[in-house]
Amino acid sequence: MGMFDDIADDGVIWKNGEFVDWADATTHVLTHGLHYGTGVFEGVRAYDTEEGTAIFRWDEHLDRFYQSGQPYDMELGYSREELTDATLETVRRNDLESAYIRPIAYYGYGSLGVSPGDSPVDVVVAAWPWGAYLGEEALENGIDVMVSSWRKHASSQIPTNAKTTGLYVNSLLAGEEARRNGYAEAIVLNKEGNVAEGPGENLFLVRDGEIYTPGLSESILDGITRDTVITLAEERGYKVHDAVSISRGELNTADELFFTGSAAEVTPIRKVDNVTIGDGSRGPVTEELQSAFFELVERRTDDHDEWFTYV
Ligand code: PPE
Repeated sequence: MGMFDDIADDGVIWKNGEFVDWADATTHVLTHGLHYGTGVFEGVRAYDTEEGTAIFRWDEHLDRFYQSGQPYDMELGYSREELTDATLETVRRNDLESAYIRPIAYYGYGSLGVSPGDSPVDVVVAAWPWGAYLGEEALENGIDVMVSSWRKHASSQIPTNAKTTGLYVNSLLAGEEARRNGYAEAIVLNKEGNVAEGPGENLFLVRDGEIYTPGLSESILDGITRDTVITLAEERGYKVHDAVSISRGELNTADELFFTGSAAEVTPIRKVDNVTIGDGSRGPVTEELQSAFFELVERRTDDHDEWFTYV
């Protein structure tokens, strides 16, 4: 089990309106979502802030959770208030000071065949402690990445702006290919061969003091951390180009590159395909935005009160 060791013995998980013991939060092997990848999920962090445990940008994660279900005609069947209460209570009941929160909804047990037919929609909220996604050291020194040989699906194949469980087989292919080759993570190009994102991260590029990130039409997830970092950068006077295409070649000539994500937070990239980016360490703009990010989420400033939901 590994990552769940701390919580598996006495943790609880919210499932379809009630709390169940960690070990009892199971599902049938003929669950529709298991066979066809028909689930939608979120990844959210709660931080141990100066003012207590607070969920970061819960409203936006909840918006995206509902929206992800839309292409699949998936009605979650719980109101915003119910899911918010369920989530706050999940963090409380598990005594978590900081947490990674995983809401998931999927077509459950009831029928097979691609059409969900009679399958119910199961809705679950789990939470557990999860440290730095790519390791503590990565936050400081950056990571080596590989441009994957796998391409991201075009949005005309699968909506990439919906956070669908099935999409992540592509992420697994790209990420594991990178790790087999000794890299920490992948960068995935879109069908046109331009830069899309990481397997579980959005990507930013810094060049000549300006900031670039692939636009929403580049087969990316509309990342909430991406939006946070754009906001923080603009507040600090940076020009941010967030509706652009970034060609593969621009990766190698960037001054700085970094990943963002709820799990990955702000992670610098020091090499792409063994070509050094900038001076091969966390660059100054990355460092400034990363510090601003952690100051914000740990509430060492009182900026953006509206982004915090206290547990
Ligand atoms: N792109 C993808 C493909 C992605 O999965 C994520 C989040 C992002 C961009 C960044 O989005 P946001 O978290 O809203 O800033 N990936 C989640 C899952 C990671 C996992 O390994 O599972 C996450 O960060 O929670």
